[in-house]
Amino acid sequence: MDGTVRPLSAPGRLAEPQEAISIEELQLAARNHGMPLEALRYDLTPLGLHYLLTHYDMPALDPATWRLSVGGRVSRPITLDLDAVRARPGTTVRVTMECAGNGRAHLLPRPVSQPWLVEAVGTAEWTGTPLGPLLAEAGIDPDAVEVVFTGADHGIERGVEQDYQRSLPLAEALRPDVILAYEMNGVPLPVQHGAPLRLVVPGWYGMTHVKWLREITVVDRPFDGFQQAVAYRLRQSPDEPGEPVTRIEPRALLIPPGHPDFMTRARFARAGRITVEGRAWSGWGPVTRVEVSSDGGESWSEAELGAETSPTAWRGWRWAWDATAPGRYELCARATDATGRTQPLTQPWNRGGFANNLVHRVPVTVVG
Ligand SMILES: Nc1nc2c(c(=O)[nH]1)N[C@H]1C(S)=C(S)[C@@H](COP(=O)(O)O)O[C@H]1N2
Ligand SMILES: [Mo]
Repeated sequence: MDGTVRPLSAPGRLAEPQEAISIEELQLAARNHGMPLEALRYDLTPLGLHYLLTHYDMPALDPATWRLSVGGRVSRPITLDLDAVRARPGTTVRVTMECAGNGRAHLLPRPVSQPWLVEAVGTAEWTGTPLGPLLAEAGIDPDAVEVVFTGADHGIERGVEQDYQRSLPLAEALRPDVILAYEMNGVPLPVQHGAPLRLVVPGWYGMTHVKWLREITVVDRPFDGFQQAVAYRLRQSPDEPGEPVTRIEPRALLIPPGHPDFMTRARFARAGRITVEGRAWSGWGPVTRVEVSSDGGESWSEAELGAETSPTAWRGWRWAWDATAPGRYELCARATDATGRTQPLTQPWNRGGFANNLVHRVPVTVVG
């Protein structure tokens, strides 16, 4: 960070208008699975159904020899083993996490990367220790501006070799609900979710929640590592610096009703009253409204909101659909949050395909 020049990297590629998903994109998709939409029925996503995204290889860390170091612009650097982390005050937060690239594969032109449809989301209860008191113990220097989190995983991205690293502004890092988590849904953190310890930053897109955490570094200038300054920026063209991707835009997803065709996943439902249900979330504030359409967004009805179980987790919603006439329909759901942010009907586009919260559409054939 001291005087280093940001590494040069090749820009991400955009697919040609008719270009199909490639074997390389399939290779990423096979490693990084989404949450099946029928799992929206659970308030807490069962382990194994939570989405997964890992840029490089999952490191195999031995909890017995693993250490976390806290250093940089602090007066008393600290090194902790896992028992020492677990011995600190504990807390549990319920958090809906979503990958910033969710929705990317629907975009035109398609940014070539992990080809998410809409299911890169999940809700978990993370147990760990708050980060703020640990930083306070280390003694934050007055000139500190950000905190850098380094994972134990290593790889190459667009020509740049790196450890997976992300930073947070100091004020965000000191929020009481930002934790170092060693448990997920009450069991020790699974390897794919960052064992033995990961960062959890409620409300922020997934890339912030650094897995396999090994180092926390307080810095006196904005971090310019690849995942901060190059990737995860909202840009229209590759040569602009772009805005950083931060909090999760509002989104509602619905549980596709009826039953699917195996190959196409086209939906078929019997005519009658159908309860359409789903979940909605936003990283900017509570979801205050969900609207549903059965005619592809021509007309909208209010869904009934379920109870809020946590300010940082999704909220259930339901709508009674009188699907008495056989025919073809298109269900849509749209969330609005307390800040007035909502979901667009035409695609918001940027080169990385980040923070895309285009309205979810599910075609359904109602049969007699
Ligand atoms: N060390 C490390 N942390 C990481 C990543 C990674 O590749 N390496 N991927 C990030 C991204 S892009 C997302 S969306 C989330 C996914 O978390 P999950 O796999 O537990 O759902 O982890 C984030 N933390
Ligand atoms: Mo992500």
